Amino acid sequence: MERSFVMVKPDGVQRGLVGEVISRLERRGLKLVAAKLMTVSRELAEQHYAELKDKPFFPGLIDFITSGPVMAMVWEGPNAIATIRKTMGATNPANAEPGTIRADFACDVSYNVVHGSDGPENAAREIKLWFGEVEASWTRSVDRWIFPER
Ligand code: IDP
Repeated sequence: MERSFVMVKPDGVQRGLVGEVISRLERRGLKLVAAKLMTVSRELAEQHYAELKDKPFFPGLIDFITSGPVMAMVWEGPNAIATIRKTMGATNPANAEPGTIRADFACDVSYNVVHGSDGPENAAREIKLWFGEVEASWTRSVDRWIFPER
């Protein structure tokens, strides 16, 4: 079982796509274990995107992520990290496969609606950064129809 940090970015919140993103991840079979709508401080945004600090688009990215509320979430499931990355599509919506969130709802690399952790180390780091401890631990009775008992 794996956990991933997912964020609906300010463009997605403003455009009313929070429900769409949640719905797609729910229908995929993933389980929501934490969520909060929040305004992001520059400090948090800079920590979250620390790996990109030398990129030319970094200042613009920090301005964007702090420009309005985001929906921060933790999702759980088998292979949750890769499954969510596939469901989101490529970073640049122009390269995203049709049917993915980014292909269906975005057309510019900087306003691409969602974030999802890109690997186990970043998932652990981001969950700790945004939530500290995840409070909700719950059993979903339908799980046995989504993946075999392990
Ligand atoms: P990811 O979000 O698919 O993991 P990263 O390369 O980690 O992609 O980039 C983080 C975010 O930075 C992207 O989702 C996008 O919002 C922004 N970004 C990435 N590349 C560019 C670019 O070339 N121009 C503007 N923004 C970019």
